[in-house]
Amino acid sequence: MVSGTVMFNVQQLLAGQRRALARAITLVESSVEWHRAEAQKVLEAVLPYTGKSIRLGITGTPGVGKSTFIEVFGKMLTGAGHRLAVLAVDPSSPVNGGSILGDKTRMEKLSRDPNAYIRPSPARGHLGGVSQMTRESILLCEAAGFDVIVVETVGVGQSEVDVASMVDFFIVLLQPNAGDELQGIKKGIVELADALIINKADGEGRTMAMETASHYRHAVNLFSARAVRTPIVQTCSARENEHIDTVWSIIEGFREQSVESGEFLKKRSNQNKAWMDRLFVETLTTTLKTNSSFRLLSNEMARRVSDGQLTALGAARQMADFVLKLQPKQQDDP
Ligand SMILES: Nc1nc2c(ncn2[C@@H]2O[C@H](COP(=O)(O)OP(=O)(O)O)[C@@H](O)[C@H]2O)c(=O)[nH]1
Ligand SMILES: [Mg+2]
Repeated sequence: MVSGTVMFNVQQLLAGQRRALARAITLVESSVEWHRAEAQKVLEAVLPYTGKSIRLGITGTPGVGKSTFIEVFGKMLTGAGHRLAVLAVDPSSPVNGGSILGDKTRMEKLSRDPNAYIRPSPARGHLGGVSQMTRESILLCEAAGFDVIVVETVGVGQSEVDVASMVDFFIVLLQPNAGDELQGIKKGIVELADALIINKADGEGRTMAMETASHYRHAVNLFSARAVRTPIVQTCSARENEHIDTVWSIIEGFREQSVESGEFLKKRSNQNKAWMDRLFVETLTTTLKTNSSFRLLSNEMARRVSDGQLTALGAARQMADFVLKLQPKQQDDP
């Protein structure tokens, strides 16, 4: 049985009430332990109502036009009867002193749209933590009836790998590039991308955008020799609202095809399993850190390994044996 308060939240959430959704996401993002426990209860209760959205990842370096794109893309979708949630993943925000994603000032119309929900990046948290919060927030948005979820991230470091592993379709937003230096290709981003969208294909940038697109098509075809699938390359202009509908058609086409082939659900199920494995290791590590006898043993092992008395594998095996013999903590422990 779930407690009365949680039940209350859950019904409001399932009814699509934005305040209930905002409160639930706040619980998910909280560093207070009982908030997190409450969040888990909410998540368990809503789990049967999740999964019915298309989950999109959008990445791109600052200035490429992510906010402008999401504003136009989002308005187009809500205009067609969709409900859109935008979640931001920005592990760099504590360093930069504030989130630059989920930026409501650049998404002015969307942020006032009753069928859109924009959630800026949480102000703190390490990458793993932010990743966890975002995955859980996706589920909460789905439970609240949002059928298109956009997870936005800056194309730096690990965050795009993380976002790619929690969405159905991953878009890399690029801009026209004078040189033939292909942004992102080196970083292996093409292997993550389902679509490379070259924004700002308008005015003086139009020709260069076409050239950039053909560069990427060429590069992508070279990749396709070894890759399982080839990302689609498309130009658009968020400013002029050109080919934003084409991007949506690409996504819809992908969904239709992959649902039919079974790839859609297979990908999600693989993502869930990989995430479970990662959480298991993290949970185990955190739990063991609070166990004093394990700490003693691991210090001892570390000392013997660094003194050359014991191999790393030998030490790791002893530690694993110790873990297997541990008794679960009693429920009534203080
Ligand atoms: N010409 C042109 N400029 C754009 C387009 N989309 C965005 N911009 C401009 O690029 C700059 C950065 O846009 P923004 O959406 O804030 O990028 P973000 O940092 O990726 O979120 C702004 O000055 C926008 O007006 C576009 O399609 N064409
Ligand atoms: Mg922005």
